[in-house]
Amino acid sequence: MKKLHGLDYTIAFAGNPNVGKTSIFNNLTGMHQHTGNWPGKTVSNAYGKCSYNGKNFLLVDLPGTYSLMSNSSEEEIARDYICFGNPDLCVVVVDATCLERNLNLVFQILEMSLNVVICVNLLDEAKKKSIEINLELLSDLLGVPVIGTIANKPKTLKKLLSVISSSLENKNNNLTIPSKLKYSPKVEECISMIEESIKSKLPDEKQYLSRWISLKLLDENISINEALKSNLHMDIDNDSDIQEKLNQIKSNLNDEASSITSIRDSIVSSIVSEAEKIREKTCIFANSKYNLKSRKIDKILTSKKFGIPIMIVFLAVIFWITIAGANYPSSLLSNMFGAIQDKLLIVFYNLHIPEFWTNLLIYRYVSNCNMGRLSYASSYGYFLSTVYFA
Ligand SMILES: Nc1nc2c(ncn2[C@@H]2O[C@H](COP(=O)(O)OP(=O)(O)OP(=O)(O)O)[C@@H](O)[C@H]2O)c(=O)[nH]1
Ligand SMILES: [Mg+2]
Repeated sequence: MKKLHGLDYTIAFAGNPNVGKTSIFNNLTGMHQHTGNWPGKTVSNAYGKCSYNGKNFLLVDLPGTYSLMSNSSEEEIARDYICFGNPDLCVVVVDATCLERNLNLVFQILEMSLNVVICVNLLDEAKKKSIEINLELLSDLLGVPVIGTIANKPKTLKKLLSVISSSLENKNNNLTIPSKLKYSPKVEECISMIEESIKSKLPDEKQYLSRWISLKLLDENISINEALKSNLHMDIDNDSDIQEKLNQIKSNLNDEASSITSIRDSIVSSIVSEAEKIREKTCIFANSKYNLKSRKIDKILTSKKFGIPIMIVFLAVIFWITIAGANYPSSLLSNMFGAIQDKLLIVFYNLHIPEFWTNLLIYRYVSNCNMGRLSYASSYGYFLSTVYFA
């Protein structure tokens, strides 16, 4: 869609699956995109318009993703839009009931966007679970505006629009600077070895992506090469300068008895520990016992010792239910319909319903156990049981 009179701004809505992106998008645009209480409802970008304070916004509802590593087509769609779709601002919608898990994506988007607003949605659910989030502190720690919302409360969405609007003004004045996650000294050293070469190959308006691209190359995320080639005409595979630097990094790592895998692990553990730190600082569990039970269960179910045996037992139970267990309710229903068929037959005879209709509506069969006795299954019962057991 074209920008109107230079007044329109494009706002991308990114976030984990099932955090309420589409619900917010629908309420802001008046559209009716599908929402659903299961992850992965939205699988492609949806576009809609809304206005606030004389500004026209084009809103883009992105598919929900847990990361932007391009492990799936949704991740690729979201990553390409955020990096190369040139949105003026990216709203990252996070779930207030599990902030820590959502921060992984937040850190990635802070690395690949200049203008970000964090929208902490599902505040009503968090309240029910006695979770309070210090939004101001979260904003200070992340270096971007943070606003709390409940998707079906227009008042909170108005505040979101107001924050978006002032953030866009700040962007024009270069006032917001998203915090960049600090990795281990080794990773930072590797980034600094390659970042300048990447920056020099990027167009001016995309130079801010250099750190993120460096990380992806260190992570050996090769799909980024294809994306850079098709979107920015930057051919990393055939760039001798960048390839040389990458080889140098790899050989240095081998000399030091570390490897690309250890760099990758180090990147992940920095993200996890930073997310944990931020959650500890900003989330208050008013009811400290809340979640205790499910955390204990989680610990057992995901432990190395019990996790796999419990999974095998569960699979065995499901297998048994599918093969043998289902016979019990089946025979119960079969007996029930059997009882109905006899009664129906008596009713039909008593009402003197012509044989034609009786034959048409009641399925006749000869009972094997009672030779000579004619038994009838009501077509209704027969029909129901056929549908049920099919
Ligand atoms: N209680 C409550 N429910 C919400 C809120 N926001 C969204 N929901 C519900 O959460 C579910 C998921 O909402 P969606 O808008 O489909 O989530 P999404 O982020 O677009 O999900 P994907 O498309 O899978 O990425 C729906 O059942 C919504 O009604 C909220 O603020 N409070
Ligand atoms: Mg959606």
